[in-house]
Amino acid sequence: MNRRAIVAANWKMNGGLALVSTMVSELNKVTLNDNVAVVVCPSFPYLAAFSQASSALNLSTSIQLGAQNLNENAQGAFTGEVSTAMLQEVGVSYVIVGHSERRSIYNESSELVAEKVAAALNAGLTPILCIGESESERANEQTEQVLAAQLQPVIERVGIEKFTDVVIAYEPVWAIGTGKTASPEMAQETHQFIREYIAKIDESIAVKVPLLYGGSVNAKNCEQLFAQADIDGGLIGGASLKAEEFNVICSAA
Ligand code: G2H
Repeated sequence: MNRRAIVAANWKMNGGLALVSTMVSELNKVTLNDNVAVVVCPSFPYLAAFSQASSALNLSTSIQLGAQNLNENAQGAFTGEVSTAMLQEVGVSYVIVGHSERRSIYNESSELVAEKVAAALNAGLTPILCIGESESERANEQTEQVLAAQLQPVIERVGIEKFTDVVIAYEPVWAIGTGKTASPEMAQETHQFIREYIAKIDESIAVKVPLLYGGSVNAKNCEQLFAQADIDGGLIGGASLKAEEFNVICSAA
């Protein structure tokens, strides 16, 4: 199965206008394999600038804009929040949902994450749904249970058939920003579990869902990770802030 491959940059609360400008001009030089999409997710204030800079350079349509979060409501009295329509007006087509930092720091439950995925899909945005276990959960052999508990509310909320428009990012929490990466074999084993979990519900959907690996991916380890059968790209944090290194990762997908 020739699934779409995706490399997404999660800038988190880093970067600014200077990085927007550097990244757009560096991405203009990148050589991507067929069927690879690159998604750059800056902070909200820089989305419009990224969009404008991309248009000005006529950047490849394989390079898309993503947001790091959204609100599940359409509009209203939600101070500090951003809706799907606002994101789309500035050129966003992907949105990260349920990143472990949102789950742990901002107490986002899997049920809220499911509402956000539904809002994204209803609006025509592609959600990048993040799931992953903590260090102690892995040590206690609860990884599969935790991943299932994060996936199931989303499947129940939106329906498995909608997963043709969902991207899943597996990010073991213990590997995020720590420099510790899951070995390619360990990551593959977990990605295989995720695909099989979906396949038990609908095999035809499972073969199509892009599964990204995230957690200290860099220019040195990306090739081996991307070579695994069930790893279809990556969600890149720290290394996506360095334009040249990010280009190497994009080219490896
Ligand atoms: C995981 C990842 C990006 P990093 O959070 O989502 O960050 O590559 O810095 O571990």
